[in-house]
Amino acid sequence: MHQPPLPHLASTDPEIADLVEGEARRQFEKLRMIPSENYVSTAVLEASASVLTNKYSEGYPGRRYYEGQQFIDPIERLAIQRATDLFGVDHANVQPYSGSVANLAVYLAFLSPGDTVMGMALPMGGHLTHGWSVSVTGKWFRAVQYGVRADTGTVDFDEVRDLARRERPKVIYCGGTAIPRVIDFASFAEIAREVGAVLVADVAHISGLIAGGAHPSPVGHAGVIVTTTHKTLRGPRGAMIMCDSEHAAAIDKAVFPGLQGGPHDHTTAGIAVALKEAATPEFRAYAHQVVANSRALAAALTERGYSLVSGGSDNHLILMDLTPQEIGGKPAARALDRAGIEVNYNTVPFDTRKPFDPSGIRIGTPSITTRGLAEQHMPQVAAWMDEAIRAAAKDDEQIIERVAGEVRDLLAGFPMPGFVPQS
Ligand code: DSN
Repeated sequence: MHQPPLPHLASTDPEIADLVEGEARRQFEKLRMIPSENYVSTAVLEASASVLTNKYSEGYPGRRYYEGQQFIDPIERLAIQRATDLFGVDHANVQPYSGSVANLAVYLAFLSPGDTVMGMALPMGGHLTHGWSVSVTGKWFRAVQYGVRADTGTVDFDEVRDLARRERPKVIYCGGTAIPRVIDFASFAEIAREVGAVLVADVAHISGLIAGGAHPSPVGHAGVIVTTTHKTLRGPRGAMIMCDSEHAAAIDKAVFPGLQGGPHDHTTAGIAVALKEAATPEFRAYAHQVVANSRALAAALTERGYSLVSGGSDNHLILMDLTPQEIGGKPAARALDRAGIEVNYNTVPFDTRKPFDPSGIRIGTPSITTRGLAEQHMPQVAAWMDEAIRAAAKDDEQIIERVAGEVRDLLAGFPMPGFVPQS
């Protein structure tokens, strides 16, 4: 049963209530291994689903365009204070609706259409909004893109430096969506300084690891730090922009009134709760366990003959190239899903296949670590993945069904915030 329970929803709209219950059970029964997803706490769920959704509050605490902010202002101030304390930054804007909007605010703050931005190419592990051609950031700005080396699967800083010297970007992005290794913020900062660019660290995937001390921090290197709040940080779906005080006014003006109207106050409250949770010793242990699990799973998959981009993982994410297995990422991901293991198909660097039917899958440990799985479970997870991928290659649904049952049996012993199984 969903936790908190949904009796009013069930009586007003049983169709939607059934679908929400179904999704809660699905999340309980599956090894959720999409690296950008997680389980929020029941406290975050309660804050996010509260009456705060009824309120408008355009502006910032103490400077609003609507009355009745007696409770909203302190909520947003708490979220800001907790973000600045947790990450050790001068300023935080907690209003962006999503990571993409947060990145657009960065463009609005520092660039004019046609100006040059440099970021990691999407198929190399970057993000759409770091200047990829189909995104507004690649259409309205002059984007130059760096990648990874074919032999190491990691960023080549000589290439980044040469490109920056040649193209003189105003903004350089580091970070992305499929980077399995530690990001060297200091090297990016040195290059940005040399060419006079603003360095923006998009730490959406790893902000929880940074908060928990399991990944180096970009603070002191990047003048602007963008993150979503719902990945390793384990908050509701939203985003934050953190920055040095010199950039604070430009960032705030870009978010509101530049791009957005009223902030989503229920989300702000959920973010505040998640930030409080992220400051606890339990969360620090969680962040380190995410990395330990990812390393253990990478080792177990390598032992089974799988090819991992960069040869392993230092964070929460593994990018697996299935070319040697002669199966595409999409059929593999579909088979894994049927086997109770949820990953997403993904391009790998220098992929010869199309993005909608790429060679790889992207695997992450944030959610299964929230459930309580640890290193000792990773060889079994790797064995199930191996079985499901092999079964997919020879169309053996029986094996896939058996694995799904075994996954369900294991997970029955690991509680999920947001769902209580009924006996
Ligand atoms: N959708 C996010 C991810 O899965 O990494 C990036 O926007």
